[in-house]
Amino acid sequence: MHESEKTPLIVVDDDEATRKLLQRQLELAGYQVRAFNDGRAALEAIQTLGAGMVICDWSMPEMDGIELVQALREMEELHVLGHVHFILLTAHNGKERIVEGLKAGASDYLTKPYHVGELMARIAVGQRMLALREELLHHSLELQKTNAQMAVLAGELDRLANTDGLTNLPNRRCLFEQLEKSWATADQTGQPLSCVMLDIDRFKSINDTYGHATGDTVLKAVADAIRDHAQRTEWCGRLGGEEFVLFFPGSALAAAAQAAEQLRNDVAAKPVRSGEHRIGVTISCGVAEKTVVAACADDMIRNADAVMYTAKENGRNQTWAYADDDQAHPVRNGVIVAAEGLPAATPTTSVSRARNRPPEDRVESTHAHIDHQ
Ligand code: GH3
Ligand code: MG
Ligand code: MG
Repeated sequence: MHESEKTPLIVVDDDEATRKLLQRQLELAGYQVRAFNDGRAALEAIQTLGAGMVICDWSMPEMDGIELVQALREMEELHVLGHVHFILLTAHNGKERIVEGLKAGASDYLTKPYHVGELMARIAVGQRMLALREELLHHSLELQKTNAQMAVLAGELDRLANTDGLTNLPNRRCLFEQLEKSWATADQTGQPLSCVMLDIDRFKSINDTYGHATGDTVLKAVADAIRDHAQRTEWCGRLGGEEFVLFFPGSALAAAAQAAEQLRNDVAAKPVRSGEHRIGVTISCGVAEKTVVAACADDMIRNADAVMYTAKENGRNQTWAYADDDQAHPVRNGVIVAAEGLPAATPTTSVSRARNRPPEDRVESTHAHIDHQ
């Protein structure tokens, strides 16, 4: 060990001759030494100087060596002091006394008259132990730091895995995971659960007219509107492309239909600004509920998707609801309207039909057949 790396030593002995001799021998060996004639004075000094190595006599008038080492170990346990390597140096040489000293907390024990070479060797061992302890502490702190960094990274990874990069909304994976949970809770509690599927109208033509970047701006604006609404509901996210979903644990079809209409009106009322453009954006919504017709979460989404396409087929910028009668019903002024004579939106067939139909076939039609109430 390099001289400068040697731990400063604290010598405690009430006998002046022994204390001075020890100090001289240790200083000659290259140690920095501070000497005290009593345990109390040494304790105060250690509190200020910090941990290190102590070579201490047993019997002293104010505070003896045993009391001092006990006080130091208590402070160590309370984490107000680092580890002290404590060598008891005393005339008591019975085995019981040695055991008592070590049990009280001493790290090592030497009897007087001591052999200088042995004392130096034991101090060197103490130095090595302190250095190893320091190294261990350093590694453990590094490990703690690494663990904390890993926890942050794991959190970030988890967030990225569950978040849509463009809109920052929960992604499809996250949505379905949450939806399955909400479905199971609704199964247990008997509480209603409903959802809204929505799709931006004629989004392709926004891309074609203003460019893909502006299309992204529109997607983000619609996502913001959805996010604002979801504060009052529970979950929302981007399913992919220009399709989004909201679901409402605890709410039945009528409440979800009302929320969808509010959102649809808000989007329609607020054109999206992109450079010098103000782009009118509308959405079509489909609403469905966890009822007997929807046997699983996928079914409910499929039902909502089916009536969303009914909304598209009927002219877009509308909300339609998949009701208990297996029929698609328009939602007007936030209310689900009876739709006698309208074609039923059977989820499996209607969705595949709507999806497979060429775009030109899915053009706006008149609303003449909708029963306005
Ligand atoms: P409809 O009213 O029937 O929904 O018509 P639409 O044009 O909105 O639907 P369509 O499915 O024909 O087009 C959707 C377009 O959305 C096609 C695709 O290129 C575009 N799109 C999908 N994801 C993104 C995206 O992340 N950013 C942008 N800018 N466009 C996207
Ligand atoms: Mg669309
Ligand atoms: Mg779409």
